[in-house]
Amino acid sequence: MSLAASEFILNIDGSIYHLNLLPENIAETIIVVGDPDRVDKVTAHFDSVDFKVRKREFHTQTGIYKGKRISVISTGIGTDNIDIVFNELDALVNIDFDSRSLKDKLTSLDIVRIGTTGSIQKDIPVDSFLLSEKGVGFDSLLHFYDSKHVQETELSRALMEHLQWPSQKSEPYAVNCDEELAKKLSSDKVFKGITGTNVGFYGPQGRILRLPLQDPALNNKLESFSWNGQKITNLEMETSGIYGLSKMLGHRAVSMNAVIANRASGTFSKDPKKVVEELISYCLEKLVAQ
Ligand code: R1P
Repeated sequence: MSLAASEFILNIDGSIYHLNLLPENIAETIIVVGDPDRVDKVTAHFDSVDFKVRKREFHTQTGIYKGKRISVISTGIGTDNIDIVFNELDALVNIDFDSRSLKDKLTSLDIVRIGTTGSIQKDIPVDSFLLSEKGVGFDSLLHFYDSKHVQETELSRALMEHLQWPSQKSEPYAVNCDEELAKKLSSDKVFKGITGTNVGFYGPQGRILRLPLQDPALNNKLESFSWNGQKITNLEMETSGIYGLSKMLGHRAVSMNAVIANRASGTFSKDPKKVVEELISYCLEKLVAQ
């Protein structure tokens, strides 16, 4: 079936609508970052970079790191952008741009998020690394897809009960990381836990500057929740969408976080650039390790 021009949108030069990429522009290993300026920070480690393009918040570079071809793409902030980036990335490898139809043989990408986060557990200090074993989405992205088969529904049910989740907010959903890729990115330097993905940075993550919250106790309740011995460790804004779309589309994803804030102790890293730079080096080395 050929996809209509309004659904699978290509630019005049044949590149995909938002990312501005042609299929040959990307590698099968992808690093996604939130900040478009972080793309240069990652590729500064590369032996060579052979492709660069930038449109809106989507900045892509492809090159070689220690013999491995890797693309680095910025998503901007939020799971609404993750919807765009992951659908278009999948289209780049799994849709034939000439016939505008699905390829017979599908490609699975390895995708690593290198992002920043705030820990909600006292014992996960600023400047540490954290791997998201699960993403719990307080955004509603996955509910727009036929996605029940990738969701950990028992976890979300228990969480809603624990949080006394009000019906006017969209139900949280939970999705696992890719276990094999997570193993590759793990070490004793890395904390692990359940990551909460929020629809905003302030109210949705329990920050009060001037506006009162519907539930001021939300972060305390998140902190005390536990599921089969796992805790909700941190809050950020992309992981649930990354895990949900990757699982549905058949890609392997893991979210790696540089902890720059600790919400429980009210502290913020004195040098957030340093821990992000360290996490970049760590992830690149792990990706090329045999
Ligand atoms: C908020 O400041 C942003 O930082 C975190 C959040 O997920 C959100 O995107 O990640 P990045 O540093 O990767 O953007």
